[in-house]
Amino acid sequence: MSQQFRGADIVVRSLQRLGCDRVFTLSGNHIMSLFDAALDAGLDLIHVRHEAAAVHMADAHGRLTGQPGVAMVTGGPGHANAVGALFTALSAESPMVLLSGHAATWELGRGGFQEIRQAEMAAPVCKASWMVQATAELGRDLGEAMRIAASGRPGPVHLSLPSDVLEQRLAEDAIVWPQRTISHGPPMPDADADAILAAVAKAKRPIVLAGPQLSSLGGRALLAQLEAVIGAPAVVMESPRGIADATLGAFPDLIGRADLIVLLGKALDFTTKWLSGRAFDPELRVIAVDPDPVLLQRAKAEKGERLLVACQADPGSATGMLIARAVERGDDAWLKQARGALDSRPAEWADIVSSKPGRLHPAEVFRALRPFVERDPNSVLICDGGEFAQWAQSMLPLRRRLINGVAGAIGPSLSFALSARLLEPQAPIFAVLGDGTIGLHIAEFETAVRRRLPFVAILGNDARWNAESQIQLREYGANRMHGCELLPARYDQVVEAFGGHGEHVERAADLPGAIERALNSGKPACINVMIDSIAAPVIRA
Ligand SMILES: Cc1ncc(C[n+]2csc(CCOP(=O)(O)OP(=O)(O)O)c2C)c(N)n1
Ligand SMILES: [Mg+2]
Repeated sequence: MSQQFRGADIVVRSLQRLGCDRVFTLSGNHIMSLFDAALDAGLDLIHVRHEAAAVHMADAHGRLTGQPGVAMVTGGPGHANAVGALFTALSAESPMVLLSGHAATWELGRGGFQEIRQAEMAAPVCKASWMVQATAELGRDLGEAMRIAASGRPGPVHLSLPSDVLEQRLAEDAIVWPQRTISHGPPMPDADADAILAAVAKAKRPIVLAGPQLSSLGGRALLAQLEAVIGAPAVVMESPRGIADATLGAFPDLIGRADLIVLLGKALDFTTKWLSGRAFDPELRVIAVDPDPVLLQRAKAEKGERLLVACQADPGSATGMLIARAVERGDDAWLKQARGALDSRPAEWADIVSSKPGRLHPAEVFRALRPFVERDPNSVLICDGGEFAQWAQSMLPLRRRLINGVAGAIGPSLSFALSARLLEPQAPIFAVLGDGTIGLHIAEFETAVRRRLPFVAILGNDARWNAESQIQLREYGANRMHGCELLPARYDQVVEAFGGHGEHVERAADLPGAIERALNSGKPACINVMIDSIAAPVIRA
C-alpha cells in the first residue's frame, strides 16, 4: 500500500520542493496541522508577533532574492491582519505567497468558526487569490501560486486552505507534486528594441524610468549598464513621493526638460504625475515597455499619439536586449547634466547642525551613519516612515536598499530587517525609521532577540508624526496643528526590556560611538536619537 499523506504534509513538502525552506507565520487553530507537518519535514517556522509582520518578512525575502517569500497565518482575524500588508508587497512588485488557514468546507455558509470570505478579501491586493477546493489539488495550486507570484510583474498571491482539506489523507500516488516554474513574458521583438533605441538616439533629452521590480541590486546594475550605453539617465521610481523622492536629488527640475520618457516596467501612475501637466514638456513623447497589457493600454489611453511604442515584455530581459542592441551615443553631455541633477545635494548639508539643544538635525544623523553603511559593500539599508527617512534616502548610498515602496504604508522596516538578516549572515543591517513608525511593529524586537537576528534600528525621535504635522503646518497653519504629537518615549529601553541593545543619543558627537556599540553588541539594537522636527529635504538644481 502506498504511503498516506495529510493535506498539511502535502503543503509543507510542496513548499520544500518549490525551494522554500522557511515560512513566516503566527499560530492559530486553522493552521496547527501545518505546524505539526513542519516539525517532521524540518520546515523552519519564523513565528512573529503580528500577521502583517509575517507578510512584510515574506515581502522582503521576495525583494531580496527574487524568489517568492511565504507567509502563513490563521483564518478569519489572522488573515484580516495579514491582508493590509499585502498592499505594500503588491505596490513594491514583490513576489510572495500568503497561505491562510480557513474554516472547513463543511462549515461554509453555516457561520463556521472565524468564517469570512477570505479569497475575496485579499483579491484587490493580490495578483491572484483563491481557496483550494480539495486535498488532491493542494500541490498543484501551490505550484501555481508560486509561479504567478514570480512571473511577469511580480506580486503577492493568496491561497486559503480549509482546515478539513489540510486534515484529509491521500495516498501518495494520488498527489500531484508541484513543479518549479516561472513564465517569462514574450521576449521583446527585435523591431521594437530597434525602434526604441532609434527614438532614444534621436531624442535630445531622453530619460528611462524603471519600476520597483528593477530596484534590486541586480536590477540597478543592469540599469547602470543601459544608462552608460544609451547615454540617457535610467532611474528607478519606487517611492510614493514619486518624482519628489529625495533619493533622486533635483529630479523634479530634470524631468520637466525631458523630450522622451521610456517607461521600463514603470506604471504610468500618480508617482509619475501621468507625465502630464505644467511640470512636463507639452511635446513630450513616451515609450512603454511592460509585462502587463492592462498597463500598456493605460499608457495608450493617457498618451494617445504621443506614445511612440507600446511593447509587452519583461523589463529585466527587455533591458538586457536594449543593452545588447544599442549603439553607443557619441555625445554624453545630456547624461552628464542629468547625473549632475540626480546626484546633486545642497552644499550646506555638509555642516548643517540643529539649532535645538539636545536634538540633532537629520543631516547630522546620516553624516554619522554614512561611513558605517559604506564600510561593507553587502550592508543592507532599510528606510521607513515619514520625514526623517527621506533624509536617509537622500544622504546614504544606494546599494542593497529596501523602502516601504509605492503603497506608502509605514511600518514594515523592523520585519524587513529580520528577513534580511536571515539571508545576510554577516554584513550590517540598518533600519532607519521614525518614532511614530516604530510603534506599529515594535514587538518584532522580541522575535529578533528570540531568533538571534541582530540589526541596528536608527530611530529618529521627534515626538511626533512629523510627515502629517508638516501637512498641517503647510495646509492649515501653525495654530491648527493637533492630533499628531507623541511622547518623547524611551524606545531604546523598550528594546532592552525585550532583551535587545539600547542606546539613547542627544548629541551628534555621541552617535558614532553608539552605532559602534550597537553593532558590536551582536544583538538587535535600537538607537533612540532625539531629533528636531525637520521637513523632508527639497533639492533644486
Ligand atoms: C500604514 C500607514 N498609516 C499612516 C500613514 C500616514 N503617515 C505617513 S508618514 C506618517 C508619519 C510618520 O511618523 P514618524 O515615523 O515619526 O516619522 P517622521 O515623519 O516623524 O519623521 C504617517 C502617519 C501611512 N503612510 N501609512
Ligand atoms: Mg516622528
